[in-house]
Amino acid sequence: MESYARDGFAIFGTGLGPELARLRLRFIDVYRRIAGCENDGDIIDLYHGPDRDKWVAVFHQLERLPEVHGLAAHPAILSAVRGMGIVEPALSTFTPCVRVDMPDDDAKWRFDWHQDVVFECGSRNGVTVWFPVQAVGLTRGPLLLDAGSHRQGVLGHGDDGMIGDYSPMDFRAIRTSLGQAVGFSQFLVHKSGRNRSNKVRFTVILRYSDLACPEYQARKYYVQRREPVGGLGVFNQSPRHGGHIGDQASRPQEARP
Ligand SMILES: O=C(O)CCC(=O)C(=O)O
Repeated sequence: MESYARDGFAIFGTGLGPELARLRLRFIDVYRRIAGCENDGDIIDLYHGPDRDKWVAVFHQLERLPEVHGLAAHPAILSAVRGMGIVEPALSTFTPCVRVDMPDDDAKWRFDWHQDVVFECGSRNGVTVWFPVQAVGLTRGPLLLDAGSHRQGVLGHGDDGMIGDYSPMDFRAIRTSLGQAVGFSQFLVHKSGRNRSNKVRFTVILRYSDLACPEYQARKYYVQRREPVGGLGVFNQSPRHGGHIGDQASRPQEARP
């Protein structure tokens, strides 16, 4: 993909529109099972009501659904990431990430300007696939990015992995129709757009490394659970990179010794 090398990202069609429409219904179905929600409005009410822990419970189950994992192996996605230079794809993360971006939510759940390389530490040519599960226009929380910014290398960032003050050179707010996805270099500077609509934005995010990448091989295929071997000089930091993570108090698994 020519534009990928130039811009650090590419919007591509997957042909998976009907599957994604079914996946969105499946997500709502899990909200129905756990919390009795029938539609986006009910999910929004649940989020703002006294039973938010149920919302959080569903949130944690969505990325565990087999349908979500199936997307990671779908030929259309694998073919696209190969077109972006990945020869032998392997997921850089243990599981896909599912974001559930609520209308006009607290800014703390959105990512500020950052580069995925700081978090994932996968192969240098690693690609993130940002896969919205419905059309995303300018009001539904589009992906915001700085085209061409992947050529700057790793930028300075805080302990939270965010760049802080950043002036994009070529700012883009990415609109996607159902079935389109965005593949981007893990060096691309990007951030979350705010969901200003009255509907939920579901997004599946898949991150791929390349087992055929010599640089990754030289680092002994580092994954975050081990100390870095060699590295690009940024891999001693690995803040959490999971999107909306729900309320800390509702995540007892993190309090375990
Ligand atoms: O979906 C979003 O709002 C942004 C996600 C993101 O920046 C990421 O996962 O790296």
